[in-house]
Amino acid sequence: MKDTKDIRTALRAQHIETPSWAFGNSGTRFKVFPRQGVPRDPYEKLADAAQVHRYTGVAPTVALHIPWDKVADYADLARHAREHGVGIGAINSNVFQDDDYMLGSVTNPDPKVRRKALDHLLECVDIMDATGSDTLKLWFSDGTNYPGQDDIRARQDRLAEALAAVYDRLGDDQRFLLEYKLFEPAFYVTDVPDWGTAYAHCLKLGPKAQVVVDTGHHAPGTNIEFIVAFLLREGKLGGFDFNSRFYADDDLMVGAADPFQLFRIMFEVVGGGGLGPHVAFMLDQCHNIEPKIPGQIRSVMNVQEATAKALLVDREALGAAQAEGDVLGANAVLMDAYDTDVRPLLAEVRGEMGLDPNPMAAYRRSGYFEKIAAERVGGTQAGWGA
Ligand code: PSV
Ligand code: MN
Repeated sequence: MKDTKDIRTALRAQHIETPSWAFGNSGTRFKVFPRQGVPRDPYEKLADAAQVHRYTGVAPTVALHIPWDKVADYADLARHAREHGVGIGAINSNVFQDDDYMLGSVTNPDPKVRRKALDHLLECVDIMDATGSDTLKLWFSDGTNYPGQDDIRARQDRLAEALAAVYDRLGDDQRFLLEYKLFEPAFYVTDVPDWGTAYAHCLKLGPKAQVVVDTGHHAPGTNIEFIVAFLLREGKLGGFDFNSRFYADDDLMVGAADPFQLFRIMFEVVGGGGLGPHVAFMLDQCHNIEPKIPGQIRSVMNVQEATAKALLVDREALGAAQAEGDVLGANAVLMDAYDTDVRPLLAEVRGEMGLDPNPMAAYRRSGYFEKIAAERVGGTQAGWGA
């Protein structure tokens, strides 16, 4: 049996960031089902996120989405987070929900709208300063629906101009992550549709601009692990928005639809030296039909399991098989690790961290859900978009 000391050390140090919006109500354009005990404000969202950390021990930061998490005093929100044992993670900008953004935000043909969008992005950096966050996440819904609707090159110029202005505003210890998405809401041209576009813009700007890989933002069949390996090699992988999908940007629990893909991604992360604080492992998910806190706990555990399997790969044996051109042997080394039941190993790791070996059961026993369901009566429940 392999000595797992180093693996356990790496698993104890893992850091998975939860998104504030996962705790609010969410749904599809057909229906949002309200749930009992859902937070009414960002303070309650952070309290719920703290539960995920409490039982998993590896989710110590929470991403905010502005203006969904707009508060009067961000330093106070950060203090509240600390009191609950968590910190503020990435600040996610939102330039996709105002009427003004119908034809785009930073790539809009109207300079007034572009200015408004840029001001929001700069405000997000102010919020980073106030909360101590070091990461800004940029996703643009910008694009066009019809050929000829706008000039593709001019939109790239406008994008580059906005990104440069944000880059210049970043402090020495801050960075932005540029997120790409194949399509939706734009259907013809999306201004940042793929990793190549995001990479090219980031490369031009410098080391404080990196690419974030949202696992749901690719065409079916895309080899995401190749993208991960490439970006890591170039020092341009800033982080992940983890989720899983069957069809498009489904935002399901990471590792639920395709645990093997998650393993393959984590295998490249481990091999490329990406398992550390310089790569942000964030969840970007919505729990439309499942309870939210357990949904997040399950997701964190799925990432842990994929990571444990990736760490278990016998790299020496793999390298030897690869060098010999032993195709089946090399594949078998990888599959041996994937086929290992890592749940006992993770239970041991949790024991070492002073946690219950079964986070889901521990949360259920805690009575937290019954408490919030009883207490959070009245007010307006938070939802995707609020
Ligand atoms: C866009 O689909 C996205 O992945 C971006 O990260 C947004 O900020 C997030 O979803 C909103 O849920
Ligand atoms: Mn995302």
